[in-house]
Amino acid sequence: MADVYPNASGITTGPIEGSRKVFSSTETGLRVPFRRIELTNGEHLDVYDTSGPYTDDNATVDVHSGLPRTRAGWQDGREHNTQLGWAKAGAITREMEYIAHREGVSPEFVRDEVASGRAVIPANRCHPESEPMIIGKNFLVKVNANIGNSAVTSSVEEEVEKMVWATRWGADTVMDLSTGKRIHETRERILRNSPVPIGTVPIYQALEKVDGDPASLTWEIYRDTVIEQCEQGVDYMTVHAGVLLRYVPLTAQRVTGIVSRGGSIMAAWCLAHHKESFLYTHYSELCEILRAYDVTFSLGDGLRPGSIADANDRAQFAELETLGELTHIAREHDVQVMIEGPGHVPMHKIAENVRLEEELCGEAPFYTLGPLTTDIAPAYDHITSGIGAAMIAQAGTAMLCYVTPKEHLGLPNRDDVKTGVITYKIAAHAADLAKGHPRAQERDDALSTARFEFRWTDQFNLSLDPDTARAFHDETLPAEPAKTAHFCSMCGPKFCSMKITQDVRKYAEEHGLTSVEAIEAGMAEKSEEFTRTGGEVYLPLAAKD
Ligand code: IRN
Ligand code: FE2
Repeated sequence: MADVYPNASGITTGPIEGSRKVFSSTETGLRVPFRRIELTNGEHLDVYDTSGPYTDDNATVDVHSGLPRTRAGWQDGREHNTQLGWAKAGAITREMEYIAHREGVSPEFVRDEVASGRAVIPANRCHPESEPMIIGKNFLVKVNANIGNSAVTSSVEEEVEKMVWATRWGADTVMDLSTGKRIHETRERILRNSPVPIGTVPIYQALEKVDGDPASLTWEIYRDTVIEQCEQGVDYMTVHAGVLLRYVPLTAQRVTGIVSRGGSIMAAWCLAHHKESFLYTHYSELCEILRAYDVTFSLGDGLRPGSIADANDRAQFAELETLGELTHIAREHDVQVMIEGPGHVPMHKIAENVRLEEELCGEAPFYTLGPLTTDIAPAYDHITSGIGAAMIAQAGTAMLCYVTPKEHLGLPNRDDVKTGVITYKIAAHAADLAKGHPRAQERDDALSTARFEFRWTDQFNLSLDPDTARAFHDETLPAEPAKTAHFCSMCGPKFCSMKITQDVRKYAEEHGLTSVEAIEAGMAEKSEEFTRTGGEVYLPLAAKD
């Protein structure tokens, strides 16, 4: 079984079974990719596609060659402004036009959302390989997948492969959290091969440069690391600038203290020097650096709760207030901002997080890690957090940072990455439906219709994970005729509710009745038959048909 689930095919590149990549042109001729799911009844459905060129026929991953630099030249004449700067000036950039087509809204709507700060377009000028996308509560809910090596495991090739794999299943952005060897090279290969925006946490690399001693960090080392990463093309950066010296004691009584890696590094620095964090004191300089490349801030939640007991406490919300202050400063510099959020939060405390974030941070897109809604299920934290993710997304979170089954236990492998992405695509899509996104339900309706009409292949191909859906079905009914059979092995041929409904409709048609009348007539017939045959609930064996 381990071989079948969750990677039934295990293929990293090439078309997803039952689909092919298509392009649709914008007014000015930009080519926007979609994934076309071909159905057996001659219809098709085009869905949002994050996979880049890797789902083309015969595509392969060539770690050293990199992807075409599609966006190179898009910026001609616009180098000295950011998406936010242009949006405020009333200009629609090519990225905005592309995104409008991708999301099915008008370019003017995209511009307006960016201008207000309610949405961000993470698109570093030095990452021309990326396909423009937007993060904001009035757009499709996005999913981020974290990858990256640690001191103990994995190679550059493996990390590039994980990035491709994550985008294949729908990751909208990928964060490279590498902390181990060859950190610069790993990031370089990921960037050159990534069709989605890449995020990082620069303090991790800065810490490597001082051999892991937080007290030895300086603004200069950090600044140079940020510039190095901006030059490489990182699209958004987690900056834990809200961890202030005076907030650190607020975590003393917590059950799990400070669980953010970046947050704990900054808290250690503040305590060691008894000074305000250099991220906070040099924040305006940092804004100017990010502005030069149009890198988006992802203001880190260094004091997020790491347990149910610590949710929504003073430390968490004190930091959020500071993140609000920093949001407004960044916007004055025309730098785009999103806000990172928790963490571990029980269901009844989730809505409060979104309400406060919007109020304090001027509706900057919220980007949350889950949250996990209970602490009791290590090995299933993709589920404990998928619940929280769906709820917080419905309340207005714009992007969800996935959690894999390995959370709290180890570095995720390929299977964990896929399980995490699919779990979060479910949460994101469930929220899109609940928020009434105009096109979200198309796919549900297409799948439900295929299911009702026993078009098994279409049901698989319309699903988030066709490989596993097919593998599960074929485990019990592998034969080809079963792909059009009017039942599956769950209920068998006689107890399939869908088959019975279809029989009711057929009966109605033949007898010129409505479905309700047909059910009543059918019931009366059955009741008459029941009484006539003796009214026994359990018939002798021989009497069964
Ligand atoms: C997202 C929301 N809150 C935290 N995250 C992500 O957690 C963040 O973007 C990064 O990918 C990861 C680890 O962050 P810390 O532990 O350094 O805060
Ligand atoms: Fe945790």
